[in-house]
Amino acid sequence: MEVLAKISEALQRGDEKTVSTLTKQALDSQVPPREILDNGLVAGMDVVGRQFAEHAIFLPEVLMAARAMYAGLDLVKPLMEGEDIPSAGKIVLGTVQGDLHDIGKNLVGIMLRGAGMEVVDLGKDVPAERFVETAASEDADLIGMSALLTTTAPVMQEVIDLLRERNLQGKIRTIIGGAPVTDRFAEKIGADAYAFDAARAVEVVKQMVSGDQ
Ligand code: B1M
Repeated sequence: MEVLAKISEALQRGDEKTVSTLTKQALDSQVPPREILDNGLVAGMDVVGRQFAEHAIFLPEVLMAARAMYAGLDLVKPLMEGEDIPSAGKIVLGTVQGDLHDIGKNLVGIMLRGAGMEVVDLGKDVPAERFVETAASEDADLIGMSALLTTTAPVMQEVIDLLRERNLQGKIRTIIGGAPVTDRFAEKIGADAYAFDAARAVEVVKQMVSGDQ
């Protein structure tokens, strides 16, 4: 089996050590870093994303795969710094103010990075102003907000109101998610999109950035 398929398989198993060894082996054999990224690491993460969406695997497996992905990424990324890597788009991501739950948000960030998005992760407990200021200064396509508490979900509305006040609505679009958030809530507060889970977030963001949604 060729080394890229082996990298993809090891990543799907969450085998961090083997991903690292095989990535080094591929680099030593002059496989271009970009090819290792696209056809080994990202290909493996795509499978993991699909399996997670279908409930064939669960959070611990996804987190292990993510760690394995970083083991490979850490090796190829420095070699790609001079390369002109086309970004699939830029998103400013965070958990809203008052909310300290960040596991789901981190998962969304990992999967988006795996799909080639540039992710500016503001962490948790992020005030509305910071989302909007950062998205404007970073010239981001999207703001992604996560909330796990019914008491913090309304902060998402503040972000959307601020975008409207600053004439940025439409230019910077919004996607929201988290346990208390629904499609209906997204519609009510004027968010551009909602995603039930991380795999769906990747699909929706890809469609939004490519102009299909
Ligand atoms: Co808290 N907590 N917690 N908690 N906690 C919940 C959310 C709760 C439902 C538990 C319960 O009562 N059954 C409840 C909320 C009730 C409510 O508001 N309706 C709750 C509570 C009450 C609290 C405290 C108030 C408890 C207290 O102190 N009395 C407190 C609040 C602290 C605060 O935030 N200010 C608190 C604290 C904590 C911990 C710190 C201990 C810890 C968080 C650790 C951390 O995140 N670093 C914690 C945890 C772990 C949970 C539960 C058990 C698990 C959450 C989780 O990580 N799930 C949770 C119960 C539950 O959900 N079953 C609970 C796994 C994660 C992968 O899923 O985050 O849903 P999730 O993300 C999913 C999707 O929602 C979606 O994709 C993700 C992956 O598929 N998604 C997005 C998420 N963000 C998205 C963004 C997108 C798109 C999709 O686009 C941008």
